[in-house]
Amino acid sequence: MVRAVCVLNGENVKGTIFFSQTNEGCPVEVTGEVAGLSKGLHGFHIHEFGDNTNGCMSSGPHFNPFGKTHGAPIDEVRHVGDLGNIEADGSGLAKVNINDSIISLTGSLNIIGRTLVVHADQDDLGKGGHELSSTTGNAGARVACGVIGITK
Ligand SMILES: [Cu+2]
Ligand SMILES: [Zn+2]
Repeated sequence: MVRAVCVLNGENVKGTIFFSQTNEGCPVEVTGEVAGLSKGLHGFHIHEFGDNTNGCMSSGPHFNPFGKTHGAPIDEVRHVGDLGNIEADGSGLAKVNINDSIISLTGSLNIIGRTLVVHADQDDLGKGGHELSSTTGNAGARVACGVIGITK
């Protein structure tokens, strides 16, 4: 079992997200909570770099080693880092429980050392018809982020 953790830090948005994977090739379980969000859907992605020197902006674009266009987690054409949306309730809390078969905690698609980002707006999953739909899902500002690290 490989485990990783990410502490999300933003001005108003905070959270802790845990990742676990039994073996390479197995799905990665992503669980945890994010607080301080506006009610509704918020884009949730792995960005390429584990660099927060200029805040969440230095984490670069979505992790996309295959050079594909942005999509939904269930799409064949997606960025490796596309985890879709998380949904906050009326108190601003999002409970995260995602199983993803593309990201990994080992091998070439390893996300450890990269940045998890939560966005201000909904990820349109590439289908919103906006010029940013095919790259970012037009998910708006980066309201919290954190580097994914190894844990026990
Ligand atoms: Cu993002
Ligand atoms: Zn993407």
